[in-house]
Amino acid sequence: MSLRENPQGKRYGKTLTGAHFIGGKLKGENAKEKFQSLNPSYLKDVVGEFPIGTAKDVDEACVVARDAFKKWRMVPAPIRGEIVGKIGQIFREQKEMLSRLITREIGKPLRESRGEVQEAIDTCAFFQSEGRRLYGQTVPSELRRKELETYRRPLGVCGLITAGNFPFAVPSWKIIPAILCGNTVVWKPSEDASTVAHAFMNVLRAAGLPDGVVNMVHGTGPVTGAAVIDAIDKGLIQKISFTGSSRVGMKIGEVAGRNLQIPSLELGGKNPMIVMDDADIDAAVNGAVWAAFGTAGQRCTSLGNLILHKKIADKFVSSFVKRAQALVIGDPNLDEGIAYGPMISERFMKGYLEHHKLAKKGKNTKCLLEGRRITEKNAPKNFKGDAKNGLFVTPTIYDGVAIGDALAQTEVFGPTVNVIRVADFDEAIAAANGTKYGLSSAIYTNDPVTRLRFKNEISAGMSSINNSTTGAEAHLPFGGTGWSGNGTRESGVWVVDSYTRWHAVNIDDSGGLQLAQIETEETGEGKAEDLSELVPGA
Ligand code: UN1
Repeated sequence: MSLRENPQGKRYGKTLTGAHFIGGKLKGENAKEKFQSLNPSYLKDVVGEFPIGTAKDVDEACVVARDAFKKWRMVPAPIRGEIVGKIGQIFREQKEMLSRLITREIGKPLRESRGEVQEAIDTCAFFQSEGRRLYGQTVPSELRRKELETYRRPLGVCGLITAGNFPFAVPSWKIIPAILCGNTVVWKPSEDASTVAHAFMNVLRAAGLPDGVVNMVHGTGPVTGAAVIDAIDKGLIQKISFTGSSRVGMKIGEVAGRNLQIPSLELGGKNPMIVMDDADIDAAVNGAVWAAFGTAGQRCTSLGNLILHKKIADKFVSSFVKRAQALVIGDPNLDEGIAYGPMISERFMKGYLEHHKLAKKGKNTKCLLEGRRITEKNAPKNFKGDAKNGLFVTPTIYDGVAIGDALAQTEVFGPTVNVIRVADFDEAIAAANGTKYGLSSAIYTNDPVTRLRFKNEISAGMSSINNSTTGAEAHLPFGGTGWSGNGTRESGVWVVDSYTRWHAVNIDDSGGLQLAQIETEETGEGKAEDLSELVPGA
């Protein structure tokens, strides 16, 4: 690993020459196939350069992780928790540097990057103490001189594949509980955030995590990600956890399924927000602006379908459009006050620009704001970035969308939202449940009955009432239904089930052989008076 001068992006920092990290050693620095991670606010700034991991690299990392597992699983859980605590402490010490690096590499506003590092710190705080719980149970036996117990056992080598939009928090959701539970890891971070991944790994090293417990192989999805998935078939991986598209998630589900493994899949979303006629409209507009355009709409939890009660729809839309037009877009490295920064990569930007094609299929679709790439010529007045060298886009709002339209059904990463107008709550909830996805959801209402109905009838892994579609916390279960996931959850106590298996143990101290069901004592029969005359006719 070395840091090089970066004349093109001097004001942002040096360029990292990165490498894989396998068994405590940097590998692949001189690999032939390399890729660059660019600053999306200023593409001439090369943040890092990394080898593209091959199947050979991935397999080697798995074998190292398999060997490390033998020792790591025997380290007492409270001691593993201490190391997790140290990781959290170093995250805290380095919070500002890490946040600025996230902002440089993926273009998130600094306050959001700080929030993201905080989410990783919170995750460590939670799992440090989980190392002192990780409870099993004592269970009564039906036989007299027998004891029953349960233990959580680690699974083995975990293959973790993470996305670029939350390059720090989401890896922590996987890596921290995986190692706390006694597993070892092969991590393939997003190629859009490899320098952030390097910095994450650097902290694990500084905290004294033994070599081989977490191994990292850089690369692209089609080459390196695919090699991690293939490692399941090769018997090198016992658990896979993936955050990314539903399409890739389904493929992973098939491979894991034929190997009788339960993968953890955190996939796409087309998250709905309902605004009822009794809602506080200002609060709802605020929530919708953040949910739709915050992080340039590149969260799994971003708002996709905005479902408005027809009585308030006109008023809402006019205020929402004004707010969207006034958003300050720009380079988050140079200005802390911007609302959102660039698209994370060319790939995301292309998908965003192409999504307008979907609108043509809608019968009554009206484009209120047509999001475009910001150029030197068309830049909005309050734009604060380098249009020529950055991946900036303006927001999109479509009105008159029906839930069956392609626009409403297709996940798009980017600052775009569809307005769907409805007559009552029944129509609203049908629209909210009308996609194949079910990650997050929200409603604005002050009516307790509507609130109750929403809680009971919405089909989603997460729901907000009078708040935006975002808002996961480190100790709440995160995950979705339908195309948003396979029912596994990240974070809090729930994720422990994804990184352990239950082991039931029975101990016989009778000196003989006691047989459950067969030698279980009979309970015998009793006698009782007939009391029916106390209430004749009953
Ligand atoms: C994601 O987009 O993958 O609730 C994670 C939120 C964040 C986490 C999002 N705390 O939006």
